[in-house]
Amino acid sequence: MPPVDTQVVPVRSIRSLDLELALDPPVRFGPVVHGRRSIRLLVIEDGEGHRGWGEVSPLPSFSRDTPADADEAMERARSQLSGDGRTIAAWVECSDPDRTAPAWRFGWETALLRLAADRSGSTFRALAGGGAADRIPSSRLLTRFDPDMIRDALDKGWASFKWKAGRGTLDHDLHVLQSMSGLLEGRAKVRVDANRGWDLEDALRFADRAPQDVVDYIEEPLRAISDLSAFVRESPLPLALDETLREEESSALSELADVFVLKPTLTGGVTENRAWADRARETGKRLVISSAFESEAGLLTLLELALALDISEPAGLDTARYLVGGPGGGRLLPDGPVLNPGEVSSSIEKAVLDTVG
Ligand code: OSB
Ligand code: MG
Repeated sequence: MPPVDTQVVPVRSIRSLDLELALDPPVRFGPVVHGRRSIRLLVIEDGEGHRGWGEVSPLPSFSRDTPADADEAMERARSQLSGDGRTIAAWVECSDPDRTAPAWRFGWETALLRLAADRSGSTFRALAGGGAADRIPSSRLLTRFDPDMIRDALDKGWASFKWKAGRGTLDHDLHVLQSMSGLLEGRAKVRVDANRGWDLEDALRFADRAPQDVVDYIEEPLRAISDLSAFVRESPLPLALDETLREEESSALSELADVFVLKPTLTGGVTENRAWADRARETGKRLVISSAFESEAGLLTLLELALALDISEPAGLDTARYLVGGPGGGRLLPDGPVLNPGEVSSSIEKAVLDTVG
């Protein structure tokens, strides 16, 4: 654990604001199409004029935790506000001792780090690990096959696409991927996310027949985690794991992956994601940061965290387009193929602090 977690911070107040944003177009999470997304912003203060903020937004169908778990964790933190202060690690531990509220830990730990940064004239990013780069490419999210959007994105310089497969027939998916391949002309790669839609036979059939040079990796192909090792033995294409990294057996299963997809809102706070990043480096895995449809407050935090963890693969943060509104109106992050948090951090921070008030 890096020294910052042992830094003592007094927290004197915790305020939160819940917002309901529209999803336009509506987005399918698991079995359900959602037209709305609930988000929670958190602002904490030390009683000396310093503040920190975070976002706590469990995602229905994907998160194991609910807003009620976040409420409980927040109440546990609130009951500790009158003492001398605690280390950041102790604040995280005391609010969620059983580790049942990852979305809370993400928002709370980032708020604590931002408060510590404000108190010491530092930045969240520096305290979360620093990192070398100041920008990261973005992966364009295709929730459906849209040739005009693909052409437009290629013209603007996008070199990575994330496409949701596994929802229609296998032949249809392969046909769509062929069409995409024709449009891309080698200028971009496609991450195929099946969200566990296939059995082993279909997953392998897809992997064999897919245009090999177009697919960056196949993410979560399989309904049954017990088939993952057979898939890896036979598949010519790399395997990315997302949902599986949050399974109880994640430690052993993660060895099968070529790529770890980290969703901090679903996995937990900075500490847990840093542990996954360390494990990825030790075992030669690729690392991708990905959103869970947070507002721009959470997306900025994810972007800063990706850079702090020295993640250079295109970020899966192209979800802001689907959310209507949010702090500052929700149009502060630019819609481009490269993300630079330095350009937007102060305007998003101001919007969050003004919104929570
Ligand atoms: O399946 O990876 C997913 C967003 C919310 C819930 C699940 C997923 C996603 C994304 C985010 O795909 C975008 C990305 O990772 O590129
Ligand atoms: Mg995924």
